[in-house]
Amino acid sequence: MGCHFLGSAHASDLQGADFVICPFPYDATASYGAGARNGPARIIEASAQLELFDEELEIEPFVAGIHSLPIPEELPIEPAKALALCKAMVGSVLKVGKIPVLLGGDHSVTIGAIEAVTEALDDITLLQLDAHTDMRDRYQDCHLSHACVARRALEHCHVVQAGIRSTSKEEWNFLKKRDLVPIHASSIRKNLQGATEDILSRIKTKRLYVTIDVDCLSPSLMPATGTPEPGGLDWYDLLYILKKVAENYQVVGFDLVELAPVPGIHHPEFTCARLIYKMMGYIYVFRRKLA
Ligand SMILES: [Mn+2]
Repeated sequence: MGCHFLGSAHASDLQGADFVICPFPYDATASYGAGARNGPARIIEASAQLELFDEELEIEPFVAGIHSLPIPEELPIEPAKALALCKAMVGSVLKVGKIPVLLGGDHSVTIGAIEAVTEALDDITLLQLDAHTDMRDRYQDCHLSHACVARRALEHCHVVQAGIRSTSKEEWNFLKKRDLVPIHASSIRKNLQGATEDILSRIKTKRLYVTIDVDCLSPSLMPATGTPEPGGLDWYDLLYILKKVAENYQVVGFDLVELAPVPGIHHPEFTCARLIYKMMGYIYVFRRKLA
């Protein structure tokens, strides 16, 4: 089994890469339907089947250079220890001026990533595409849970949320009080352009880190995830948002989390691989114009 995104024939060394795949198969904080630990390996496997050409951009995004770090074989169960390793992995990529592409794992891995990003760079917003607000201060007695990601991120940077369709009363009240009411999935489905402009207008910084929880997508597209919610984004909704974001802001890193592969159903991991490759293409095409 190859461990390079797109397969070893299209792998770049670290020096020649714009993008560095950071697989982090950690899912000890998942509340229900664990299995996200298998996400990175399945996505990397599926990526070997991707067409290299992006017909929308009319380029082969792999020319940007994609380097893949090895999949860690064993990770500590304790969240603080695991997320410190994740932070170190992402931080090492930022340090050499590359764009980390973190593959979860459950959503808690984003806490490690955003800590690394905000330590390395200033003027950061986290754009969270997710069905859930993940704004709890603690969950199941853990402050580093997948359900607390956005709350922890708020301690480091601005947070903009879109695709949301599930939250708790406490989280909703907290968001309202902070004037952070998220962009609902139904708003995106009703008026994609208007909702996207809303997303863009809320980003007040030059730089952006994007976290994609795969459950932002409709469960019909993405059944392989721990906490699926009805409704959600269509494939083209998500691509449109990501393209506009890459066109207008400097994306310094992104992650894709919460894929929990289901044996015998292959399209979710292929969808994830394609999504990652699309996002790389958008960033590659627009980053020189933004520089
Ligand atoms: Mn979610």
